[in-house]
Amino acid sequence: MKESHRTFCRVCSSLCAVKVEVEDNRIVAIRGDRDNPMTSGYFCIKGSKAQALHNGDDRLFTSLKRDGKGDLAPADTDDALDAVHLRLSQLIEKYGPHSVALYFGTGINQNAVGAAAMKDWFSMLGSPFIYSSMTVDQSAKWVTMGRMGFFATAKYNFLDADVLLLAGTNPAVSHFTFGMPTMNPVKWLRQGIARGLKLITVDPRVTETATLADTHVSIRPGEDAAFFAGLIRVVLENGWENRAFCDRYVAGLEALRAAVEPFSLDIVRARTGIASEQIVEVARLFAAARRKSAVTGTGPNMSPHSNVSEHLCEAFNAICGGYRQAGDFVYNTGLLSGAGAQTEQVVPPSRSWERGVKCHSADIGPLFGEYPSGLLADEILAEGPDRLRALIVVGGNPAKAVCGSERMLEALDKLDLLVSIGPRMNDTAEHADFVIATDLMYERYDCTAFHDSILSHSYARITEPILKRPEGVVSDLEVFWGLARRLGQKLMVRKPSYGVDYAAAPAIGIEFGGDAPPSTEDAVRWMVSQGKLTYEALRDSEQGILIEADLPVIKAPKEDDGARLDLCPTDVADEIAAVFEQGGITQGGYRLTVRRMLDTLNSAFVEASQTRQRYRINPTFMNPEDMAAEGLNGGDAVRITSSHGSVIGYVKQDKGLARGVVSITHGWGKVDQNEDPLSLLGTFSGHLVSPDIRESINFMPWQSGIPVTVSAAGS
Ligand SMILES: Nc1nc2c(c(=O)[nH]1)N[C@H]1C(S)=C(S)[C@@H](COP(=O)(O)OP(=O)(O)OC[C@H]3O[C@@H](n4cnc5c(=O)[nH]c(N)nc54)[C@H](O)[C@@H]3O)O[C@H]1N2
Ligand SMILES: Nc1nc2c(c(=O)[nH]1)N[C@H]1C(S)=C(S)[C@@H](COP(=O)(O)OP(=O)(O)OC[C@H]3O[C@@H](n4cnc5c(=O)[nH]c(N)nc54)[C@H](O)[C@@H]3O)O[C@H]1N2
Ligand code: SF4
Ligand SMILES: [Mo]
Repeated sequence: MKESHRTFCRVCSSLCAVKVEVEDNRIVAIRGDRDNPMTSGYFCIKGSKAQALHNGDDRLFTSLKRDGKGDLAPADTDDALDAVHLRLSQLIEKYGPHSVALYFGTGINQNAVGAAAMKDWFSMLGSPFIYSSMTVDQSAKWVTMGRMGFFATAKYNFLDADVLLLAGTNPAVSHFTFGMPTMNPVKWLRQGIARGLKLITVDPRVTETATLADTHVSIRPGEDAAFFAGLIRVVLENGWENRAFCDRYVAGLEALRAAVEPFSLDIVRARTGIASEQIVEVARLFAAARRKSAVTGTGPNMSPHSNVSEHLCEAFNAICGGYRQAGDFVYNTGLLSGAGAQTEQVVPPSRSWERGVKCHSADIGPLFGEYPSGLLADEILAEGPDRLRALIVVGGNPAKAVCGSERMLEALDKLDLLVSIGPRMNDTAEHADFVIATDLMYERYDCTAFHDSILSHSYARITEPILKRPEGVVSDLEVFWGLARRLGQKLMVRKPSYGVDYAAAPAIGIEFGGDAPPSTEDAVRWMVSQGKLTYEALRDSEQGILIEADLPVIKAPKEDDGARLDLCPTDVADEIAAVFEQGGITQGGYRLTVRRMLDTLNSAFVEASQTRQRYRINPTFMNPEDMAAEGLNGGDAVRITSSHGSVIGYVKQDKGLARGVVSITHGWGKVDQNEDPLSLLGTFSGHLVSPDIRESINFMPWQSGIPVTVSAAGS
C-alpha cells in the first residue's frame, strides 16, 4: 500500500519540506511540499537522490571490521562496538586520554540528536581534542570573533536589509551563507529584491546568485583582504562611517585607519583587478544605506590571507554599523534554542586559543572548543609518546576534506585505531579499522533544534520516521549510548551545541542508561521541551510552526558595559602589514577556486548512481577566452599544477568565470593518485592543497585562490 508522508529533507541546511511516497518500506517518490511557508515547494536534485540512497544505492547495510587478512568484512555492530571500546580503553590506559581525538564532519550536523550524543560520549573520555570540518571551512569567522568580538544581534539579511554585500558565497547553490536565510534562500532573496534590497556580489565568477545582483564585482581570487582594506580606507577618508555606532561600540578605529592606509585605490585596483570607481561606488552605496551588512563565504575564507580578509570584512561592516540595532526586528526568537539577542550588545574578544590544552605539534589551544583540522595529520605523525593514536570520525571524510591528502592517508594508516561512523563507505572508511553503519534521515525522529539559532525566522519543525531502518544499521544515538554503556556511564543528550566548549556548557539534558536501546523520539521530545513550543503542537502542525506576528524589537542597553568590537588588535595590524608587503600572488598563471555543485554535498552523493549517470567527472571550469588562448576545447584534458601537487582535469567553459581563474568542485576523484592517475573518476582538487601553507591560529590551508599552472595534457 502506498502512503504519503510530509517531512523535511536533511541532506543540507535548507531543510526543504517534502512529500515522500512510501510503498513496502521503499521510497517511490519525493517532491517538494508547496504548502510549506519556508521552502514553498523548493527541492533539489540531492533531495531526490535521497530516494535511491534510502533504497540502498551507495549506502552501508552493515557495520564492518578488518578480518584476519586485513580486509573490511561485515560485522555485528555490537561486536564491533565491543572491540572499539576495548581498544580505546587500552590506548587511554597506556597513553592517556590525550591520545584520542574526535573528528566530525557535515554529515552529523543535520542530525540534532546524533550530534548531541556524540559530544557527550566523547566528553567522557577526558580528551579535549575535537576536530571538525569547520576548521577547513569558515573558521576565519571564529578567529575574527575571537579577536574582534561580535555583535550579538547579528546582521541584516534578505528580510530587512537595504543593501547586502555577499563576498565569495553562492547561496543559490549552497543554501548556506552565514546570517542569511538558509531555507530556500532564493525565495527570500527575490522577495528582498522586490522590496528594494540592493545586492552586491563579490566573486571571480558570475554565480547563480550574482545573476540576481544589482552590482557584481569581479575580484581576483585571494585578494579580498586588499578589497576590504580599500573599502575601509575609502569610507574613513570620506567620513562615511557610522559615527554613532563607532562612538558607542568600537575600539581601535585609529589603528585600523593606520593599518589600511597603504591600500590606496591604485594598489587595490592592481591587486584585485577591480576598477577604482567601482570600489568607491560600492563603499558609498554600502555606507549610505540605512540597513546593510557584509558577509563572506567559503571563497574568502579558503583563500590566502583568509583570517585578515574576514577580519577586514567584519571591520568594514562594523564601521558602517552593519548589525541589527535598536528599533530593528528580531526575526528569529529561537523557538527551540532561545537564540535571538533582543538588546544591542558587544560580546568581547575571547582569544580562546591562547588558553587551555595545547596541540602536540603546535602551541595552539582550542578555537571555540575545537582544534585545527589543518594540524590533524601532524598531530598523528608527530614523534614521541605524546601524539594522537586513535581517531573517531563521525559524519565526515577527513581523508578527502582535510589538506594534504597523502600526509593525511599516511597519518590515518599510522593510527592504532580509526573508526568511521556513518551511513556510507567513503575514502576515510576505506582506511578504518571499524566502520559503524548508521541510519538515514527518513528513518529517525528529528527536529530543527540544531539549526534553530541560524534560522532566519522563528520556525521549528519535528518529524517522525517514515521508514523502518534496515536490520544491520543503528542510529548515531545508539552508537554513542552503546559506547557510554561500555564505559559504565549514562549518556546525556543536551541541547545541540555548535562552537561551544562542551565542558563549560551547562550539563542539562536527558539521560539514557540501562540496557534498553535509547529512543530518538525521547531525545527529540526533550529537546523540544527546552524551547517555547510543545512537542504535541509541533507534531500536530502539518508544516512545523512559523511565527511572524508580533516580532520583538531590539532595544538599546540601559547601561554601557564597556565591551567594544576591537577593530585592529596588534596581531591583526601586523598581519595586514604582511598582506601589503607580500603584494599580490604572482607565481603561476592561474588561480584555482572553489565552487559547489547542486548534485553533490562535499564528498556525499559523488558515488550515487544518479550522479554518475549525469556526470562522468567534475569539470575544470575555465573562461572561454583562456581556453582559446591555451588552445583548449571543451572536454580536453589539462594538467593543473600547484606548488604542492599536480592533477588532471577535464575542461568545460564557464563564461561567467573571470579570466585567469580555474574553478573545480571538491570532493570528487581518488585521494590515492595511483588509483586513478588520469582522473577518469573525477578530479580531486585536494591534490593541489598544500598541508604546509596555512594561516595563523586556525591553521587554515589555502583551498581557494591557489596559484596554479594549466597546460594541455593531450588526449
Ligand atoms: N580542497 C577542498 N577541500 C575542502 C573544501 C573545498 O572547498 N576544497 N571544503 C571544505 C568544507 S567547507 C567542508 S565542510 C569539508 C567537508 O568535510 P567532511 O564533513 O569531513 O566531509 P563530507 O564529504 O561532507 O562527509 C560527510 C559524511 O557524513 C556522512 N553522513 C551523512 N549523514 C550522516 C548521519 O546522519 N550520521 C553520520 N554519522 N554520518 C552521516 C556522509 O555519508 C558523508 O560520508 O571539506 C572541506 N575540504
Ligand atoms: N549543493 C551543495 N551545497 C552545499 C555544499 C555542497 O557541497 N553542495 N556544501 C555545504 C558546505 S559544507 C558549505 S561550507 C557551504 C559553502 O557555501 P558557499 O560559501 O556559498 O560555497 P560556494 O557555493 O562554493 O561559493 C563560494 C564562492 O566563492 C567564490 N570564490 C572562490 N575564491 C574566492 C576568493 O578568493 N574571493 C572571493 N570573493 N570569492 C571567491 C567562488 O567562485 C564561489 O562562487 O555550502 C554548503 N552547501
Ligand atoms: S536543498 Fe536539496 S538537499 Fe538541501 S534540504 Fe533541500 S532538497 Fe534537501
Ligand atoms: Mo563546509
